[in-house]
Amino acid sequence: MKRVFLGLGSNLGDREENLARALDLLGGDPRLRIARVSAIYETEPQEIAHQPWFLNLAVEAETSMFPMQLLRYALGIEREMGRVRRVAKGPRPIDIDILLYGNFTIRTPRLEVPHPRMTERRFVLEPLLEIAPDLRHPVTRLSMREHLAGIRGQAARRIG
Ligand code: PH2
Ligand code: MG
Ligand code: MG
Repeated sequence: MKRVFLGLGSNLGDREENLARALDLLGGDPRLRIARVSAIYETEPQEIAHQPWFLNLAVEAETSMFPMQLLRYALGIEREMGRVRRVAKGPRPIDIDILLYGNFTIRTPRLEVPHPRMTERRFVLEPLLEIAPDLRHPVTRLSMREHLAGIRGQAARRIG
């Protein structure tokens, strides 16, 4: 079993309902066990600014899936929930990203782990810090708190 961290985001439709449904679907496979789920954070859209605000959360899970299996599994849930890819980084009912897969480093055209932009995103780091305060980034060796300290702006408000 490998310990993995996933980042979930939604900014279309009933965002809270979408996150809840995605968690249900994620945990509905015997090859994945959800261990911890962060609170929900309402976050300012990054990279493409002109889109609705997101709800984001982080999940810690144990899985027997290999990375590419886990990716396929996550993309299947996105598709099942009606995600249609129009604009890269644009609005979506659900986005499920693999942030960390154990201490593995994976660099392929289809999958990069650790997620290449996670250290620059408050909407990833705040919920991660909440569920895994001792976690260190396997490449930079810095804690999530140390990465957060380098970020300016990017509104994120913990809700619920
Ligand atoms: N996801 C993106 C791009 N920008 N901004 C926020 N606040 N939350 C996201 O999940 C997000 C984003 C691409 O996946
Ligand atoms: Mg994403
Ligand atoms: Mg994604």
